[in-house]
Amino acid sequence: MARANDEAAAALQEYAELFALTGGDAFRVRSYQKAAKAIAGYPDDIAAVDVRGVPGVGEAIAKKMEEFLRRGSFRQLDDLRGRVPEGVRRLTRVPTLGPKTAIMLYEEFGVDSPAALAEAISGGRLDGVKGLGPKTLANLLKGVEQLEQSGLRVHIGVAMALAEQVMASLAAERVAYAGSLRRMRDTIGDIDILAVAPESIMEEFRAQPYVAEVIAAGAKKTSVRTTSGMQVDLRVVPAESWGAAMQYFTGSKEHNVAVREIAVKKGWKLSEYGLFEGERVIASESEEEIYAALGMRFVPPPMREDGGEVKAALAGELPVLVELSDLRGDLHTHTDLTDGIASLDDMVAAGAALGYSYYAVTDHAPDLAMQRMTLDKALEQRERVAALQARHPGMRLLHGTELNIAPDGSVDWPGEILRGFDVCVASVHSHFTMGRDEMTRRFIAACENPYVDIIGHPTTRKIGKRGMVDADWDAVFRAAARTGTAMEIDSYPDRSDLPADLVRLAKHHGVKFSIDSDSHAIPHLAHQRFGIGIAQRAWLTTDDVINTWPLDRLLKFLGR
Ligand code: DGT
Ligand code: CA
Ligand code: CA
Ligand code: ZN
Repeated sequence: MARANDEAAAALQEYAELFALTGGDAFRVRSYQKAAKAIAGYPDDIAAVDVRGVPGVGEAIAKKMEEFLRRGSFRQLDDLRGRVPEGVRRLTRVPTLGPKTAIMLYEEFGVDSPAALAEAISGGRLDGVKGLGPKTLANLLKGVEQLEQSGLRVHIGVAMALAEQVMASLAAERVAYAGSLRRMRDTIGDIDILAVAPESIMEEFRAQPYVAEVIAAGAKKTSVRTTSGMQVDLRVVPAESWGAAMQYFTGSKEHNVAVREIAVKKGWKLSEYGLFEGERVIASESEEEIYAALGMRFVPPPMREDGGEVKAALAGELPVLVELSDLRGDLHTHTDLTDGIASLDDMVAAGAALGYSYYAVTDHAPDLAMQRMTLDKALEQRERVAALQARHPGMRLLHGTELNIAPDGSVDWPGEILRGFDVCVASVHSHFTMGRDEMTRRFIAACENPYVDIIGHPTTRKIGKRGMVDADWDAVFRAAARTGTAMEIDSYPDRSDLPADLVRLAKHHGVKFSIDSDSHAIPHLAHQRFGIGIAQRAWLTTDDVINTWPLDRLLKFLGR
């Protein structure tokens, strides 16, 4: 994928935020944000083509992007970075705190960081300030706590892109990422890279343009902070202990403790260098050999959380996990008819290029007012989908929609209209703070709608931005199982929704799942790898995932 696009888009997005913070015109802020989205989703590498070809990029933005491609920043961005303290920028990361309030708090009350905000609220210094009622202040305080809890962890999409960039920048005989990233956790604290390489690799690593600060430099391990703020640890390991090192540094710590105990019981020792009996090496070159020598099945990294996998591996009873290549389709995607940035034809062609047997177009429904959707537009799109079908004989096109679940659990359209769609995803897009009982009833009512097939991004969280809604998930999942409604695993990495622990709970209740990209642009189709990671962490097999099923079985599930 074109990495220059992501970096340029991130810079433009940052500029939009700073521009908003300094009181910039809201219309221009939106146009920067829109252009940033379009650049990130543009299929061609903007370093190789004229950026003016990207929708929404006019002359002024093109100039900024060209300067960015030349030197990694642009003048206006440098200016604003100099004017807004770092802490004030972090203020806007506090959930529910917008740029206008952030700059007001800084200018009038000297609040220059989330911690300073928490202090000001607790100390009563913001009591009675216009626009900041007691409920708003309580929410802000909760937001600061949320921000601190998530700490500096980033979602897996950001970490994976950085890890791939680092690996591509190093000349090594062998290189791989380990740690939480290999276990496919939805948030990542730091990136752990292992390499078989000459010692000089450390110097090369420190000199990379993405390195902002060297935290520790040694012959075996170097830690750096990158320009994005993330820490990356690079370890050079001997070729003959590659497997042992991968096993050790993939973790989790809890899994490793349990595995080491098995070694100890046999009178052996397991370290990052190998499995030993005294001085004799029993296994070290590959993880497979190590697990086999311990009498265990190979444990896929996403399962290594000490959640019963050690016992199951010893008994030879690990499930056969669902894999990316098992996916036969995508059941939640958007086009430029609503908030996607690619056309119907282009999205469908990209889906076909992935070798899918079916592909659902699920643009937003009218109750999400800003999307300006209408029934006429949906029906017109249905005709275009039907016409497009002839061009893709190997892939069944499904015309669907992403409905909005209202506070009472109802959705945008009555049954006689819903019946006309091949598939209905229904999601919560508003009223996130309803109480637990009401929210639970809301989801159950949506599940009970006979035309709702899939509950989209069920918790509605956005990692680092918005927490999960509060619901009695046991009750929701029981209703989903009873009504044959699938729960979505939304693969978009800042959503990662459902998260793995809730997937496991839902599976326990007999729920089926749909792993969907929720794509708004062509490159997003590839996010399915992250949804698969979640499914694997929850021990799912193909039987649990409706979009691994052959078309017939899927259509039967959809029941149209
Ligand atoms: P993260 O970075 O917070 O997302 O989570 P991890 O799991 O990547 O944790 P990290 O980076 O501290 O260490 C990577 C793996 O390496 C960890 O899962 C287990 C192993 N490991 C690292 N340092 C130690 C250590 O001092 N003792 C033990 N037992 N294991 C370690
Ligand atoms: Ca790590
Ligand atoms: Ca680490
Ligand atoms: Zn949605």
